[in-house]
Amino acid sequence: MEKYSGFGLARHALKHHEHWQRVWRNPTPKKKYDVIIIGGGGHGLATAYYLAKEHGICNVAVLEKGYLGGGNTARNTTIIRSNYLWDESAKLYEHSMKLWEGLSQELNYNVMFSQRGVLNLGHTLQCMRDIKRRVSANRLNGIDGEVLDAQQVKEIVPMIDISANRRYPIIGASWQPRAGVARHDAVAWGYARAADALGVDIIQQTEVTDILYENGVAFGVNTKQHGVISSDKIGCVVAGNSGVLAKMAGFKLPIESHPLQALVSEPIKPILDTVVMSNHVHGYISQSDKGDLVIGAGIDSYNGYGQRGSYQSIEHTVQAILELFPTFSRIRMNRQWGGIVDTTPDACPIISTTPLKNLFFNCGWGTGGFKATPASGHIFASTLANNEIHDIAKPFSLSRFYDGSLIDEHGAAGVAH
Ligand code: FAD
Ligand code: PYC
Repeated sequence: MEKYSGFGLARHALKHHEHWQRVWRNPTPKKKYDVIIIGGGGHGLATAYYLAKEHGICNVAVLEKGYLGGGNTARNTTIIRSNYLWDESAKLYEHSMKLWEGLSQELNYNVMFSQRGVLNLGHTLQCMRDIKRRVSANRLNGIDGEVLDAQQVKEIVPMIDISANRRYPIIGASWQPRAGVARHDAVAWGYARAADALGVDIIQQTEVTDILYENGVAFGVNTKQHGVISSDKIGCVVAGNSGVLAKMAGFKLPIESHPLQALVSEPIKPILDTVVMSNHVHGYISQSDKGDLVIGAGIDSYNGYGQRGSYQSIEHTVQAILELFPTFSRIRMNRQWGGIVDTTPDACPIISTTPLKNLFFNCGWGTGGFKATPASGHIFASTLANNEIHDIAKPFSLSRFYDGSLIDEHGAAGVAH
């Protein structure tokens, strides 16, 4: 108990204070940087970290209008998997999975990545055909996956109801054992601390209000709190606000912003040690290390920038979960919240040059970008450093919306939005 008494407690508190002072020091911005990253979510912070670590570019500012990871990064249900259907996505998300597997060691920060496996349930013959097709495609891409029948699902999740008289009986599932969850805010903090240690300026409470350009070349940003900050390169990584930032730069993105919400139950004893998702009834659930059931479902169908959702969607979400786990009906909801997700027509991200030279966008991750955080940062940093789109990112450029080479992951990737 030494830790909780007298000097022990004081030492403990001081260590934490010093630690957070270092991560959260808010440097006054310089007048000019080599690279400005707009957005201090996981993707922006990861980009800054890899710029410094892998490319030696440390004169970097991350400008965040609120606090680190206060956007979707700390609002999501943290499902991490790489079981996407199409080769382009499989490469991207498997690159991420591999980075997740070493991330706590890389950052020397416990991001609590827990490879507890993800089940994507099938409730109809057609669901099972889609599952078989996706698992086969995954295995051809070197991604782990199995097709399970209902009894095998029950062996992994004893609480689930596989009886044939359910409205949507469970016929089977895909199972990715290497998939799992992580602690979302730790991911932002881990990248922030590591980037900060390499000399990156992480500047919170700094809202970009304008992107400055002349003759088609971007050269800086205007901010509400610190005025103009110049840079040779600007990477915009603002998720649901991407359309707003694109407007500042004088172009439009094929993106819609929608609320996506989630909820947690009161904490209960360990009852669920894997992640369960169902496209068909449309809900997903896992249990956090604190004991809360972490639950989510579909986007709210209207457009919006509010970080909250409608009551109607909560009702649908809970209905979906109770279809799978009727015994959870007496558990109470503890908290509910929402984020703003940026959806594209093919449910795939945009990692791209833009109509302005020196301005790059990384966005459109929609409902599925948490799992991509390490890869997104890694390939976006390479793109910014080398002035050339990273090979994995090439299929995700804006040009696909002009030449038609879309990668349609709608509903194919085990989540129906
Ligand atoms: P964010 O974390 O949103 O960061 C963008 C930052 O930009 C914000 O902090 C914002 O304040 C800042 N910003 C915006 N405008 C400006 C400006 N003008 N100036 C300065 N800063 C600005 N993905 C999964 O893989 N698995 C899941 O289980 C999952 N579940 C989800 C559940 C919910 C409820 C939600 C909302 C999302 C979910 N996602 C999931 C999606 C995932 O959260 C996002 O795709 C991902 O976190 C996006 O990260 P980001 O760093 O790009 O965005
Ligand atoms: O992409 O796996 C996912 C996901 C789960 C919940 C929201 N997105």
